[in-house]
Amino acid sequence: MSQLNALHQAPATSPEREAYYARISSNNLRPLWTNLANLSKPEPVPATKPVVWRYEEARALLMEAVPLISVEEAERRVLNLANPGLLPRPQITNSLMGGLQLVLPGEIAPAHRHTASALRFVIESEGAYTAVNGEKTEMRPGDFVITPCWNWHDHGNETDKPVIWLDVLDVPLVSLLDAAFTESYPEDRQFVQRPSGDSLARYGSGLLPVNYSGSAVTSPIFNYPYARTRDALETMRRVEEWDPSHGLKLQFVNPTNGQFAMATIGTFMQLLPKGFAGERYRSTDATVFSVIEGSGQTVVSGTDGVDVVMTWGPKDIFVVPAWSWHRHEVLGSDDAVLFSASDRPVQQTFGLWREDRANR
Ligand code: 1HN
Repeated sequence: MSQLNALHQAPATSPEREAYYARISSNNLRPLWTNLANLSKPEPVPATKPVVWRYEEARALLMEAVPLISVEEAERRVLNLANPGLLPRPQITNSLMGGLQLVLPGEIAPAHRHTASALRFVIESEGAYTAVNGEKTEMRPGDFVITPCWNWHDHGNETDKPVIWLDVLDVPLVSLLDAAFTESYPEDRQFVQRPSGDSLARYGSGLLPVNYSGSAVTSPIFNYPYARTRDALETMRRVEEWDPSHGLKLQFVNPTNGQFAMATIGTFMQLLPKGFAGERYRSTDATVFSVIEGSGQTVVSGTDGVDVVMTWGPKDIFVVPAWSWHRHEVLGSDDAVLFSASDRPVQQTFGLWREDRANR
């Protein structure tokens, strides 16, 4: 946190200057110099707060919506995870929208499409489905499911248990660019053209169809099943190569180009072994974490020097703001597995992404 140069200070005001500012404002002009110190900070000062949503509390509140609003009326029965630092915008970070979505047995969240991309990280499900671009997939806890930009999608639950997942969308980014479009499908359910599992078989087995050429912006695999991800972590752990801050951390990739699975949202899965006490780390991408297994705490150092301790257990969701020192610790007798999502691909595309590790 070196401050190499004296930073610009807002110039003092004067009656003449104020009169000038007032005069030019009717010509839709404003002085930059009164605002430059706010616009050019030496480093990010995120408004996003470190917050935990305890699943049991949020779930109970989501269930209270059931008698109040049908899925027909709501279209999507979602409670947004509203970061208190970003209100009144109901966003989880500056660039992402987060939500908990509930589909009850027998319900259908009707087909539509939008230019915002979404991911579903499945928390509770015994096989409810989502259909994306002509293919249905069953959702199981820990599955990472993608709804790419402008793909038809509908969700349904033909099981006898509620399904709940974490939604993460790039809505704030798409809105910033004024590139948001939405369209309804003529029927509740889209036409299913391919058998379930087709995409995973075709693209997710370390193989690609012969003559496949080019690269898809979003991975053609739209369900990365937890069983496979968990197996990969469990096999890799035997080598005992633990990153001091991240444990064993993998990123989900698009097999057609080796990039992140989604163009705007980076997704990760990490195993933190029992007893893990991570070293401090920070990066410029504010990160949403969803706990699959285990319990622990994440300590975020506030800019005011006060630590915020977020304790978490299975199914809880928490956020680490951008450029905030933090460390993960596993508590209790189990390993922990964390899914996470951030805007890292966007930052990396534009050469903005930075990370920093505490000196030992
Ligand atoms: C949306 O279409 C879904 O399709 C979920 O499940 C959350 C948040 C904002 C805008 C559209 C869905 C959404 C959303």
